Amino acid sequence: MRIDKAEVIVTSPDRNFVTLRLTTDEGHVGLGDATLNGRELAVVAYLKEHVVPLLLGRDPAAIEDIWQFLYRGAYWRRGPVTMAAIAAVDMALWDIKGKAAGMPVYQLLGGASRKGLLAYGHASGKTTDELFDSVRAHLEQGYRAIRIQTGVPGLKAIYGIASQGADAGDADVRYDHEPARRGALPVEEDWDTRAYLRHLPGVFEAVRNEFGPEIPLLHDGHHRMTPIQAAKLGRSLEPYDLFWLEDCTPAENQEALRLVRQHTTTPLAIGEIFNTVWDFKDIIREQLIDYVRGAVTHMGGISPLKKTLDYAAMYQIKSGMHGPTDISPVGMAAAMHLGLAIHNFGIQEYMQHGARTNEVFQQSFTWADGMLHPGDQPGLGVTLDVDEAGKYPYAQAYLPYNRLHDGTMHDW
Ligand code: KDG
Ligand code: MG
Repeated sequence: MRIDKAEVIVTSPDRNFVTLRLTTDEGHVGLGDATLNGRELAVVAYLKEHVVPLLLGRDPAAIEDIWQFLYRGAYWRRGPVTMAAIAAVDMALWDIKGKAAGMPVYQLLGGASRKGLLAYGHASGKTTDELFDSVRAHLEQGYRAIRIQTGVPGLKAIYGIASQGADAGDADVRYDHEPARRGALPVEEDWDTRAYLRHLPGVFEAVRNEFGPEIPLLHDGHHRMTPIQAAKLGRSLEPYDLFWLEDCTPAENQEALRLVRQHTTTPLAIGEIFNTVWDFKDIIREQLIDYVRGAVTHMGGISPLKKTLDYAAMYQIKSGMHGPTDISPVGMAAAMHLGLAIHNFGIQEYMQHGARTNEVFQQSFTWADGMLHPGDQPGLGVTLDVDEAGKYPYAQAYLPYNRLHDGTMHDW
């Protein structure tokens, strides 16, 4: 079998997605997600100019060799653009292998280790009442684990909180459907870590009082604290028994987690912006985290993320794969196949794509009783409707950024 055709398809049904579509001389089609939120076209260029010409004519069965060729052969390793491009190739090749074998990808990865994947959704609210409504709505949708994000008194707009200000009710710009906002320039938000640290423990206390001790609750710090602030937050949240505290400090400095770890037993998750096992190496070996947040789409594909998670398993560290709406349905499917197969699955983030996205990408996964399952179609189980995709051209969109009250740019 040979790779005959390699197309890079950009579509923007509810938000921008970049998909690599490989076709073989035997007619098998493989899809890979290469979406890098807010920097999508950089990956398009990387794929079109530097990867597609190297793929044509190759044997799609040689997944590991093609991966090593693209990673080692470029000389310039790692980085979000490179690794998203390689991830798309890896996913598409697993998709083709599954279709050629007549098996879903999870079977090729060792078979199912469980019946389904516990998934968490994003509840948020500017006020505690809004937050409670959002938690109730998630419970009604069947979620059995919920991320809690809340407004902070004195701050106008905070990333991760739906229904704020002028955007409330507009499905095109609400955070829960579109983490990046369409427009020529990114939107500025404000931030104050001390106010956040004062406010958050009371919110978790209120949520536990209202919804009880059993439901797993998660929280995302979006890389905004110093190590000592993160340690303080972790400790102050201990009475509320979090499933995890995510991205408590900026991701570049993995050593920061040593200090956090010394001070709190709140479980830690990190890695949605990591690209390779090298970003995780020390924090896994030193057992500084409890969950690996890497996305298949940003860690170079199913192959390297499986290796990273197998390594993490030696230290009882589990998966918590990134699954916001900027991971396309193809990237989500890849995460579900991998999560079903590995022994050390922890939880899967599941934000739910919009209706237009689901028309462009027809999917075989199921969602029932708070659990995801990738389905049993051969390959990844996702089909891209190219005509439907063509109706939604790329639209510039950026994540917001935040500044302190004195104008200083703050960490994400
Ligand atoms: O592209 C960035 C978003 O996907 C990210 O900010 C969402 O933090 C996020 C999460 O945990 O889903
Ligand atoms: Mg996050």
